[in-house]
Amino acid sequence: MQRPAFERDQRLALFADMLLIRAFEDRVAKLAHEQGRLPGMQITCHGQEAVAAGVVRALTPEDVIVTNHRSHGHLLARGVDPNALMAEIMGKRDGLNRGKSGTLHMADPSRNVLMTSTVVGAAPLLAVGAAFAQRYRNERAATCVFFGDGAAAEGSVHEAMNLAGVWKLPVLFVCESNCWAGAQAHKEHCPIGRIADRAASYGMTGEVVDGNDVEAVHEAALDLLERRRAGEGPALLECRTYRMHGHGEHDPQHYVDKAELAAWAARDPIGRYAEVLLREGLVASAAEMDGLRSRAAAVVDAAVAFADASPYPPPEEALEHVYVNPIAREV
Ligand SMILES: Cc1ncc(C[n+]2csc(CCOP(=O)(O)OP(=O)(O)O)c2C)c(N)n1
Ligand SMILES: [Mg+2]
Repeated sequence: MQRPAFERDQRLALFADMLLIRAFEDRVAKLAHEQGRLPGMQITCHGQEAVAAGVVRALTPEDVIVTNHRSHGHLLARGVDPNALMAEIMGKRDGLNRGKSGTLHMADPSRNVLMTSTVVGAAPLLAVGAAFAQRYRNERAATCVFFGDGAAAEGSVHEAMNLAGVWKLPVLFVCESNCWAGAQAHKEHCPIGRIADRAASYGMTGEVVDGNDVEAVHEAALDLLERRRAGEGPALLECRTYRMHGHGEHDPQHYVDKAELAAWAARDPIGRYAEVLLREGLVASAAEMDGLRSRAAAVVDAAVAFADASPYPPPEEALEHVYVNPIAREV
């Protein structure tokens, strides 16, 4: 298929998103190994940045996102404030969810980021509900849900796809097929190579895309999302990529074959796109490229400074903003 020629600004925006996600998560990974800096498990999307940038940049503000435990990239590409995100990851009061979520259960209703569910396989079910609401309200919008190749084996994902298929709901199921589910390799939990082949059994379109090629992901997502908004029912997009770090920063990934890791490192989505942009003159020189990387690093420095300066939430706030107050809503 002929690639649509994306505008210069679009291409640089995709690249800037990936640079920011990488810089942000490099810092999260570093802080995770410093005692007392970050509470809980830190899960990054190193190597998968092209999926976050390519899909999320294809969404309109009205579209809804539901995501999973590997969510920092999706949130940053959606425009969530890096300061608030870093503060949330640190469990601080000025965090995105006032320090009550930490890294794993974030939401940003102001950007239609409905929820980050760490229950593997739960997000697709929530997405079916969100898409049902969009249809019920006659909105011209879609719901985009991210889940892993491991999650694809959960019964709940089958139920979600089946119901979305029966009701022809505007859901784009995005499977980040990153070759691992915890320490289990793809072939140990999945009897078929292409998860997208399952789409046919739910009466929906299924596509596979090179998840390390940001423009290929973006092009596929633009087309698939527009068709969901137009009423064609759900679709499944499988992005083939690789989880370059362990499951979380606690995991030294001893079980990963070094040659396989090196082969995927050579296909790093950021390195590949940097080469394209330099070759085609969108980034004029190595010095200009360094400048883009420094800009992303400066945003992250500011986010860490902001989060460090924020206090932990006081105990008396523990139950605030956890449940909706039904009495207040009636007034
Ligand atoms: C219902 C449930 N079962 C198990 C877990 C523990 N768990 C967290 S992530 C994960 C692996 C998920 O793999 P995949 O869906 O491929 O996503 P990835 O981590 O590769 O992004 C598991 C088993 C969980 N959080 N929820
Ligand atoms: Mg996986």
